Order: sequence, then C-alpha cells, then structure tokens
Amino acid sequence: MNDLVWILDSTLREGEQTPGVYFDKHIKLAIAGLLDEIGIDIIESGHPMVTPEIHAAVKAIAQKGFKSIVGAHSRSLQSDVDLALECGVKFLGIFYCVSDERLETVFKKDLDSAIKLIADVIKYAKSQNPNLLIRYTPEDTVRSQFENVVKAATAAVEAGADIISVADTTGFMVPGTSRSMYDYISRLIEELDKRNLHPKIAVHCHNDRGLALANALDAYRAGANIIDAAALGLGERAGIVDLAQLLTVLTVDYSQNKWNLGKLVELYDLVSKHSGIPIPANYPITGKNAFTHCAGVHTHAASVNPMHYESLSPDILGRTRTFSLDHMSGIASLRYALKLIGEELLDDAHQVDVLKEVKSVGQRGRTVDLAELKHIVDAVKHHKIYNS
Ligand code: HCA
Ligand code: CU
Repeated sequence: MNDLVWILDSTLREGEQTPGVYFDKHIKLAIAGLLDEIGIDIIESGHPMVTPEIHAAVKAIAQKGFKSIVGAHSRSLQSDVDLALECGVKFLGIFYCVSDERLETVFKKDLDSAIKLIADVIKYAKSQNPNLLIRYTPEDTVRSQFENVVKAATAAVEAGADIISVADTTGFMVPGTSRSMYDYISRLIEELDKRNLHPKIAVHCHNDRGLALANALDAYRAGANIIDAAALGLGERAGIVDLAQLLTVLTVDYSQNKWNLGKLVELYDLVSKHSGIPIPANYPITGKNAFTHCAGVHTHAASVNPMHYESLSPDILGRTRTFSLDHMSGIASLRYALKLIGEELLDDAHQVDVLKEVKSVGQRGRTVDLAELKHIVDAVKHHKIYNS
C-alpha cells in the first residue's frame, strides 16, 4: 500500500459536469482557496477550451500561488494544450479513449495512429514546459481492451507522461468480482514494471453503482498513488468519489494524516449553495444527521458514552454530536436534553407532559431542537401554573 497518497480534487472540472451546475469565477476561486487550505495536492480547475469564462477562471486560480498544484483538463489536441499552458497551470490531464469500439465507431482511427497522436501531444506539452506534470487517461480504461491500455500507457510514459490514470468512467467496477479495481491496478503496475516504467498511478472512480469509494480504496490498496474526488461527489450522472468521505476514511482508517478536515463543512456548504445540489440529511460525514442520535435506546446509550452508537467522532470534522427529539424519544433522551438547556430540575409530572408534546411534534414529521424544547417547557410550566 502506498503511504504517500495524493488527492486530486475535481469539483471544478468533473463537478461542473453535473447537469445544471456552474460556479462563477469568484466562487471557483473561493472553492479552490478552501481546497488549498484542506491540503489537496492537485486542484483540477477546469477545461479551458469549454468556455472563455472557464479559461479565465483556470488562469486566475493558477496564478493564486496556492500550495496545491493547479491543473487543467485537455483533449489530446495541441490547441487544448496551448490554451491550458497559457493559463500557467503546472498539471495537465490529457484524455483519449483507446477501446476498439470507440476507435472504430467514434474516432475512426486504428490503435497505432491514436497512440501516435497521444504521444505527439504529450511530447509537445513537455517541450513547452519540461516541469509540467502530465497525466494521460485512457478514458473508460477499465472497459477497454487491456492490451490497448498497456500499449497506450507505455507510449504515453515514454513520451513524457508522469501519471497514468485508470478511469472507471461508467462506475462499472465491483470489488471482489472479476471486475475488481484492486486486480486491475495490480495488473497494470505489473505490466508497466515489466517494461521498466514507473509512472504514478491515479484512479478516477464514478459512482453509478454507489461503489466509487470502495473501488478507490481498492485501488489504493493495490498501490495507486493519486485518488480523484469531488466535493459532494459531484460529476457526470451519479458523480465520483465524495471528497469528505475519502479524506475521513484515509485519515481514520488508513492512518494518513495530512488534511485539514475541519474545513470540509465550510467547503460543502459553499459548494452545495452554489451548485444548487442539497446535501442529503443522511449523507455520511457532511449530512445534517450524520452525527445525530434519535431513538430513545440510542440516545440513552450514546449520552452515557457516544462510542456505543458512533464509530467516527464528529470532533475530527469540527462538528458536534446532537440528539434529536421526536416521536422516537424516551424519558432518558428528554432528561439529557433538559440538562443541556438548564432545565434538569423540572419535576417528573412536567417532564411527562413535555415528552407528550415532543412526541406529538415528532408525529407531525418534525424534530424538536433545543430552542423549541425550551418553548415547550415554558408552555407546559405556564399551562400548569395557569390551571392550578
Ligand atoms: C470526461 C471523462 C472523465 C475523464 C477522466 C480523466 C472520465 O468527463 O472527460 O481525464 O482522467 O470519467 O473518464 O472524467
Ligand atoms: Cu469522470
């Protein structure tokens, strides 16, 4: 397993391929600023050929002087490369599919001429800037003929590519089956090793089956050096690996400790607001309910010791654990919440009435937060005083 894994964030490139999503230049700069603060190694900031606005944003981000390496996406065309280099990026991701099906029906080219085209563009980019970090991605890598991928990757590395990315463009891979990312990456590294080639290996996993993170971790275990992700898992169709989930698992479960996880909530709020894509309440790590306990049995045990119902602490993200009161709540949850609002001395009869009201609110499909609980307590007290 590779200890020095790099993260490439593609919120601004792949993420903007989410239908209907567009980030203004100042928002792109703010997102890139947060990614830099989090400690992301490579920010894939856009594909400058797509619009003049994206070109301007890539340029502005590249010139910010971030610690993160700022990169651009590019087709295997000299004109795309020129436009990207003009922005001053230090990383260039060039993609070209080499499956027989795509070559025959879309590009109308044979493999050798496609490979020549790819190698020529890489050589050209390297000649323009020898320090440029170049990634070559055989798009739809995992469904392409393996021999084609090895041949294209070999030519790309010989032409100057530093990174070969394995793209699961359609979220096709399934851990533990014959379509395992672990096996794929292992085989590719072995084949390149036989040719004495040792590029960095990146992995780009789409989430069509909900397996993007599992596949990315499979790739990491097999020795991948770079993992692509995006905030909120944004991207084409079901998107790609979710950045916050990936960084949290690598930190907590794989002992990597290089990211400022405390900034993720701010990043997600910003990206959610400006993409118009809400964060589902039950989304791992960043969802509203990710650290909220509800059922009476849970809140009771978790108020004794949170570990009973948590395997991740909200502290690592700068979040707080909450206890939600609704129709599921019991007297233990209520007493815990009463303590939090300084009402622990409320007498038993009042507590029973407060709990009744809490359950009634819950049955109407809402939860009671601490501010509302205070109002309920006041009303119950007032009611009793009024009636007595
Ligand atoms: C795309 C497809 C891509 C490319 C990945 C890469 C994919 O939108 O161009 O260039 O590394 O999933 O294959 O995102
Ligand atoms: Cu993609």
